[in-house]
Amino acid sequence: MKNNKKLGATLGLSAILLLAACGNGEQIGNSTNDTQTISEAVDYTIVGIEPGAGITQATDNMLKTYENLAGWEQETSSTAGMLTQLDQAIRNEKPILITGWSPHYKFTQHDLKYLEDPEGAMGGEESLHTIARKGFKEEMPNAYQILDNFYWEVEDMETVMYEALDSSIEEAATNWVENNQETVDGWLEGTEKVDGEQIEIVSLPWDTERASSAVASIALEQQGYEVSITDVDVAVMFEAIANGEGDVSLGAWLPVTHGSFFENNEEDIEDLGPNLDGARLGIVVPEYMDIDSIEDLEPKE
Ligand code: PBE
Repeated sequence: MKNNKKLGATLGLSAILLLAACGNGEQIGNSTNDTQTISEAVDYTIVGIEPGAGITQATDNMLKTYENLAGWEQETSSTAGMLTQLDQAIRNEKPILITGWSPHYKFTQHDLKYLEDPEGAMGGEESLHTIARKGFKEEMPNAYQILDNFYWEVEDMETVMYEALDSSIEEAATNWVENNQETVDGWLEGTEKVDGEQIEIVSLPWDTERASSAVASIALEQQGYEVSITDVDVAVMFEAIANGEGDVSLGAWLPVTHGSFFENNEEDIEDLGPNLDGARLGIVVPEYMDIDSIEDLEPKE
């Protein structure tokens, strides 16, 4: 890595010499001062989201894992705040590093890339698991069966998330079910109708979980359940399932994102396994940035 850094420095120097030789004072990048590195330009800061998110924790761990990130910080705010900063940076072709995850519509709105993470500090492929309170299976066997059967693909979830940008998650979920009733019938297979039994789905305030909760809720309603969905913090979601205040959640990102929340409550939670595979987290940057790996960043001196 040291050698790489030296090589980087040499290249940087020759670029400056070349620029000086051109003598027209034109800047190479149209945003960053040419003598400035990406690390300097972003002020050794990664733009994060809510402090309570799993990705925020993963990013803090990542900052401790990489020696080249000494002195770096994660600035937390909100998902909306992060997306606004991302939009602004892209409009001005400025460098920015965000904590990013997929599925998410930001990847269709902008050309973005994940930085390589050779230490695997942000995890690899993640699955979204369905978890339930203890006793749920015995008390509500039909609902348990439906939720245990609930599985869909990234493409399905994305269809709901993208359509919701112009309407609402509820409307997009209703349309998805209309167009995919066969899949839903598969989830309902072998279960019996109930008469207005109440189910509490504990969800998270991100589109991934808002989409899966809305679709699961429609499937349950087709079998006669009355469903309520509550969006809470990640920690509260795990606590609510562990202490039985909520029945079920479709939003456990495992093994890394919510790994510690899961382990803390493991004995009081039943894991029904993945409802979606192929999710991911990482440090995300606009494609135009000339950087590929977390290891290419420089420590704050
Ligand atoms: N997320 C989306 C959440 C879970 C859903 C990856 C931003 C997180 O806890 O980090």
